[in-house]
Amino acid sequence: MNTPKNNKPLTEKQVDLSKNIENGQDQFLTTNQGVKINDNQNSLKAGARGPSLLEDFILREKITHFDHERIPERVVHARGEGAHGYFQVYESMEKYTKAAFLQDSEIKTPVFVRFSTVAGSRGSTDLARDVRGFAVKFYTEEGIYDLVGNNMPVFFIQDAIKFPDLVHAVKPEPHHEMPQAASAHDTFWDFISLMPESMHMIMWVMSDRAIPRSLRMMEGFGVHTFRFINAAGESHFVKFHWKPLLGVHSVCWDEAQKISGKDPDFHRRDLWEAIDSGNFPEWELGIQIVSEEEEHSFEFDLLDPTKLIPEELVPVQRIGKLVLNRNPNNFFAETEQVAFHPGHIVPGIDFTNDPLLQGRLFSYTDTQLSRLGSPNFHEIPINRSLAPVHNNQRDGHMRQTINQGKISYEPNTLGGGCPFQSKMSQGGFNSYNERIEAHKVRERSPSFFDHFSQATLFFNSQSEHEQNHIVDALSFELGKVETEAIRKRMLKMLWYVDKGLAAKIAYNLGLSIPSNLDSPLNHSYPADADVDSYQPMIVKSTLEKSEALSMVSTLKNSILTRKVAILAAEGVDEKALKIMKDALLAQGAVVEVIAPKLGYIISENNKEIKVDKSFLTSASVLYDAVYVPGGANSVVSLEAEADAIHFLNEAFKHCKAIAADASALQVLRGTYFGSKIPENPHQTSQVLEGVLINETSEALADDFIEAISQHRFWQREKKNKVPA
Ligand code: HDD
Repeated sequence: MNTPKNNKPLTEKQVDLSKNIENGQDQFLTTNQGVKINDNQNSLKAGARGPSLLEDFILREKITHFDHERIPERVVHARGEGAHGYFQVYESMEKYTKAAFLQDSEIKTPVFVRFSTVAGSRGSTDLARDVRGFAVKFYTEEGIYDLVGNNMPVFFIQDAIKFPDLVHAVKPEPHHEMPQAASAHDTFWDFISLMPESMHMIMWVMSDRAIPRSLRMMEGFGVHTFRFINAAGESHFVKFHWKPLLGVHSVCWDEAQKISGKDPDFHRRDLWEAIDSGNFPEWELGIQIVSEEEEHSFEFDLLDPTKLIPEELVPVQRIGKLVLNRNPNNFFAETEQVAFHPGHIVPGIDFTNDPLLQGRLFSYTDTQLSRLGSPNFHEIPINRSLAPVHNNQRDGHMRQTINQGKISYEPNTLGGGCPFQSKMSQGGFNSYNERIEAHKVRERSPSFFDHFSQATLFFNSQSEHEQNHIVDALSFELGKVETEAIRKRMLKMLWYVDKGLAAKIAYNLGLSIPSNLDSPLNHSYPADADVDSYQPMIVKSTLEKSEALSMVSTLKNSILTRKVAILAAEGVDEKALKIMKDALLAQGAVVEVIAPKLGYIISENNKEIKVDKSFLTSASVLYDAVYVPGGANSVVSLEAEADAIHFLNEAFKHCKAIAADASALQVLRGTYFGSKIPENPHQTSQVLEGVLINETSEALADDFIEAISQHRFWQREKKNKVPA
């Protein structure tokens, strides 16, 4: 793998918000007009018990500003969190693109990244089953480039004209504004059951990809096919990928729902804490390149955003690294006011005619006008280009720039013709000279008519537990649907994806598969036609499986930033605890001691051990693994502590690594899985899948670390179900 030539910290080009930073340090309190305030506790009154006076400009200014503190939340992707960092290319991409930030491995291009869920409001839970937005703003020397992607490589719809319908359907139902941040309701599935083109995306959203363990452990995708343009003006098609260096990991649905209650900010907190502690999240930028000549050589259309290019057909080349190394100073100023737009591109990158992308090119500026309130949103510090901005645009709400002189038009002679247009050789943007000869029509290309082959490919590429989770997710979601006709229509759609899948869901819903499904005709789905007689065009993907679509073969070689709980009480074996804690910390894990109450516990050998969380303020779902050290009194206390037993039961249910000293075995015996542990497990280490016991923590540590790096032991899920 190539590595950047230089790892100098970003200095001179760091996104410069410093001029706008205000922290009030060593300053007097003032009004917005700069007048010093001598009493911020009392309003001006006619007598101490009298009415407040209208003349109190300090009160009025403060309340007026407060009344207007909120701006409209994003219509989609309202819930999000951001971070600063940089991108550095490994080697010049000049063969494919002339984009300056992809030429020089010495250059660190500043970025701001915002992750988001799609459906929920700004205050909704992070762990909703949903797509995650992955939007990257590159502050390049040639201007702003935004790669506004998701953590799934395809989308629900093929044409932007369906986007408002999709969003209306998934948002809380308008009559009672329920459910929040959830697709498990009638209007969403009503719409989906009428949109066969969504079936590939549905497979992704019903998979565990929709409930990531961490934003740092998910992939990102540009989704659309874009173009790279090189200095000779040649075009290549390109698909963008972000590959996380910590691997791709998810939680399970039961866990996600519980996290939503225990810590709705789980992903936001995780991102913040990782950056704060110096564990900077990293991704590699991957590209799939397709030449102009190969455009029509696939079984699908490159312009169809419901299709991906399997990595077996076009390998992903990793061309650079994204590092997030700085938390924002102010959520509103940066994360809330940042304005992304797929139309913010730089020379060397261009669009294709993907009809979803084309619609997006209109939508994003339009939405900023109502969300940020002015065509001057590009002047908000977080949105400012580092490349200088010179044009004849003037005025508008909240204009920040003070343009000098009388010339605000072009051509002009009075201003010496400035600012000038730049030729291509001077860095001027030139759209790709694509030849188009067509009739003006409202039509879907027949090359977009296959809606099932890649849905099937995705399902077939999943491991057994991943398939089980898709069955569970669909059974959950459709189980929440109240209209039986919608459930039945969905069974029909799922039947075309995979008959076994549909049969399992039909069983869980207490329904049977609709009849007459097996004789498909060759035509597209007519959205306005009779739904019941719909017969899709069935195309079989020549590729039966694609390894990259499953999370099973992802990186499992590190426990960096994994959270491990140590359950302890008074009388704990301090040596054992310390040995395990040190071993985990040495591998970069985050370790917390959890005890019946906060403060300190006194160990067997009379040492004070700081308690990080009590059973009341923590929960098993917030950790990746759990360890129980010995110590006679601690073991007796934990055995009698229902919350400790529940903690272990849940960790077991969610297939996490569990380790215990042999002298703490009786705590594990008190759990639902305790009876499955062999009679005399001493010296054996792994006693059940992912459950480790050994005489000393020293003997346990390596195996435990290896087990945590495996992420989860899904194989025990169906076999050893526990009622936690
Ligand atoms: Fe979009 C926000 C990603 C289709 C209209 N979109 C938004 C964000 C992301 C995406 C990550 C949040 C950016 C941020 O953090 O501020 N959107 C996508 C992807 C799509 C997609 C990957 C399909 C491939 N979007 C899409 C369509 C339309 C929109 C088809 C409209 C025709 N999207 C918007 C929007 C938003 C937005 C309404 C809401 C807030 C904003 O733009 O700034 O304009």
